Amino acid sequence: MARPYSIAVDLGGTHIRAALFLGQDTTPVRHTRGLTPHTPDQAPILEAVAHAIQDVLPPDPDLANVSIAIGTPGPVDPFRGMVLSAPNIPSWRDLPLRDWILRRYPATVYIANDANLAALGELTFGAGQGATDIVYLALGTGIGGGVITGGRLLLGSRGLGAELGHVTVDPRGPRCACGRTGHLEALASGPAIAREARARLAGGAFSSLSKLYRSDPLTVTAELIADAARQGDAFSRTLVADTAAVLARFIADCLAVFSPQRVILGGGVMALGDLLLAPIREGVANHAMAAVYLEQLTICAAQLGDDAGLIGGLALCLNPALQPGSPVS
Ligand code: BMX
Repeated sequence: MARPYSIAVDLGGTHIRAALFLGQDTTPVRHTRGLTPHTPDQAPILEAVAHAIQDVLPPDPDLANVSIAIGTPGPVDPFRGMVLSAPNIPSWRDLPLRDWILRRYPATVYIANDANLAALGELTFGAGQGATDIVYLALGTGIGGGVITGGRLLLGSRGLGAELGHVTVDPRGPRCACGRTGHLEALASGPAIAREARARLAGGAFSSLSKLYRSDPLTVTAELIADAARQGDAFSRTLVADTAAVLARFIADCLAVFSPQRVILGGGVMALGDLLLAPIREGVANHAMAAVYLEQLTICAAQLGDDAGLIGGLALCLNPALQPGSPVS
């Protein structure tokens, strides 16, 4: 039976956030946010995670009543509760995070990839409610992925699935943050869009965006491009259309592989809203292998915003079976 209190922790490259939930209520009873220490050592980051948990512990911290779910980017082994690597934190390698947390807090502890947790949040409380087969993409600084099949996460043999952002979509494409070439993340994440804008501007392309970036192309960000696109800037709209085309082909491939009912798109890049979503829908319709993949398919925006990971932590605490191989409380 689910424990009354759930603590969700979202460990990001910039912030560590934690929230305490009571029962099934997605409005946290307590929450906290601090900076992720930028240090090559493991210890300060582990301490910061422990502090975040401490900050939100329930008033009567009987740990027998508490489950803790921690979401962290990069390859995570949810079966053993290990963080295997995190490119942003060099020492964050082969780290037995669950055991370390358990020594401090003898609760039930789950470790998960951040995007997998966000996918569970959308499935249980957001745009995926009522569905059993979902492809979730978090279009942000990176591109996180989560695939839900038959109502549970698709994890594979070691629990490392599904890093959809690291599928090669253009072998001649730009270098990805992971070091490989031409991954979806290197073409359609926020930094990838900004980098492409800067390259095109440096190549002499004209944009009314120059008003926004005060004639310095190096300061162009994905947010500025989104603003300019909303204001009708043709340069920015072309960039958005090109990004949508990459995503549409990728999503069409996902239909052939996973046969989902819903494709849910979240992350900061989705601030573009329909400017991105409409051409993605059109492109997917053009590239799907057969029309039957489009029947009963919905491609939609995520509903939980920045809280998807925390709410996904709640979802996992309430229903550990969502992540096969997780300890049963
Ligand atoms: C990267 C990868 C994914 C993660 C995604 C999230 C690392 C450190 N992370 O593709 O595991 O889910 O980023 O993106 O390898 P972000 O926007 O939250 O950084």
